[in-house]
Amino acid sequence: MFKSAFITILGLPNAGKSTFLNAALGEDLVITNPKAQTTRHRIKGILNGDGYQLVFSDTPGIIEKSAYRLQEAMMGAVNESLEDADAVLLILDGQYPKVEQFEAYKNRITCPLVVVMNKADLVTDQDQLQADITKVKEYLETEHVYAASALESFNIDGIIKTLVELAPDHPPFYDTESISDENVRFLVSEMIREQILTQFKKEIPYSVEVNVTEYNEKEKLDEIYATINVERDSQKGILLGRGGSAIKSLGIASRKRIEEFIKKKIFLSLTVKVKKDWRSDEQQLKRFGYLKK
Ligand SMILES: Nc1nc2c(ncn2[C@@H]2O[C@H](COP(=O)(O)OP(=O)(O)OP(=O)(O)O)[C@@H](O)[C@H]2O)c(=O)[nH]1
Ligand SMILES: [Mg+2]
Repeated sequence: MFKSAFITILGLPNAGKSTFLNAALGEDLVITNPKAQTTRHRIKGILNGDGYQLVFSDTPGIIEKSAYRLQEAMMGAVNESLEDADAVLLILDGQYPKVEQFEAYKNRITCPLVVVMNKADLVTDQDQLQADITKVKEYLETEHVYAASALESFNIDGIIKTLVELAPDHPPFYDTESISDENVRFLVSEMIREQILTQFKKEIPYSVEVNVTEYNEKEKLDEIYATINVERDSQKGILLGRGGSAIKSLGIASRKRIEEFIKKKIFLSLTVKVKKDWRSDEQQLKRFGYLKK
């Protein structure tokens, strides 16, 4: 019998949720970054194997207090993803598991819970890690707690095997050839945002929203037009850089990342626009797809 499951990836910011998803898929589908709060939406990634389909949902890292409306919407995406989960994959940082922070989720998660003690490659005290695994098993009342490294693809296969064993008998939910149900425009806008996270400091990455406004598929070279929305004029200046130098290097890095993913050459045009305080603006958040219309 074929096995299929919806698996919600849950965890604190920066624990390695998105890196884990990419490692499981064997492809850089979702964006990752050392800065916290990289992921802003629920993003599905589909792993098709022999006799099974696991539909992972990557989610934004859990924050206790939202500072602006966008963060509230991000936490809404986390809660929504928990509702239809067949299993929850909780990613903890193996160096500092902080399992107590999941107290509130203990009663809410009624499906099987699998816990990853991630970043095991950075853990120096193996005895401590074993003690933490025992503690997490007791605290969250699950026998499925495993040390792994998403970055170095250590123990990912073992965790996938466990998830498949826990999956219900069910035909596939999605086409067994696809890796995601997200459209390419969205994935491309994320890849541009990933380069912004890498190239810009402080509040800039948190103040941008990237939209692909036009995507023309051509035989040899896809044409992509994207708008980078910022909250203030001063941020626009920083993104452009002196004589347009910053946006130019952003364009080059983004183009490379996108070409690697879609395996095709592209032409990329970036425009910067000011959408004043969009992160707190209900209408803008709806337009950008963070809130339901
Ligand atoms: N050394 C090491 N680094 C890792 C591992 N997994 C993830 N990282 C790094 O940790 C950082 C955060 O990874 P992400 O996958 O973006 O984390 P996330 O949990 O998705 O973060 P948010 O989307 O912000 O909630 C990145 O710099 C990753 O390269 C790991 O197993 N070992
Ligand atoms: Mg993430």
